[in-house]
Amino acid sequence: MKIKNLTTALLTIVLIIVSMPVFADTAEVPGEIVDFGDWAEIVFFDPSGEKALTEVNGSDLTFADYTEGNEKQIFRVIRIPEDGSYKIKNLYSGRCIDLNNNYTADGSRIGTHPDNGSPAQKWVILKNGNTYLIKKSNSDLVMGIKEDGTTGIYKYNEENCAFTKPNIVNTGGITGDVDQNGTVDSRDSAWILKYMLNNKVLNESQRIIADFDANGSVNVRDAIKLESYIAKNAE
Ligand SMILES: [Ca+2]
Ligand SMILES: [Ca+2]
Repeated sequence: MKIKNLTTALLTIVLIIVSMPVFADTAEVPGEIVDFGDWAEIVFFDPSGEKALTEVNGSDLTFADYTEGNEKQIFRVIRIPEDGSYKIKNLYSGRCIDLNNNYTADGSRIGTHPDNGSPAQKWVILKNGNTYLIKKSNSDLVMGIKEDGTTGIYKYNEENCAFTKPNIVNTGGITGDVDQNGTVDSRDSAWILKYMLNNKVLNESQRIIADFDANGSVNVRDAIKLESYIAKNAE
């Protein structure tokens, strides 16, 4: 009797374990979703920081040596208001990063395609430490470039998916307009101070604008420099 109960109990435990989902197959993509506001212009570097994501042959994407100001290497991320995802548009061609035929299988190829608002062009950008990941908005796969130059979406993997030392060259705001209301005044420097006191949350674009001296951190020097910039422009 006791032995039978024990067997039943063990069997139950085994069944529970067997029926549990296999987490290894659904590894989560690490990182926090980045809020760029309405838009920002970004150069996506490879981990070495020397090559940048580049549109080539009119529709392919690869890493190529970085040249400052090369519009083929600058991508404008533009928020899609309906769901908060982003389209990622090449500045030179105006074509968007696009998943071929919207195939969401591991290894599906990625190129650029005219802006057509399709789900194949919707992406979410995640920040994981010092790198960005470009994730398909409707799957757990992220964009990567393999050593042979193949660009596709893959299960997250530090070696080939992991992009990219981020470099934001421009944002939807004008210089110093931290609150992005179209004018630069003391309210903007006040926002910097409030942000420093944890009294104000800035989105990624606003944080970049707030880093007025572009040294990578937002602190009181930015507020001071912005104040003198405002004073100078008022003269
Ligand atoms: Ca303002
Ligand atoms: Ca700064």
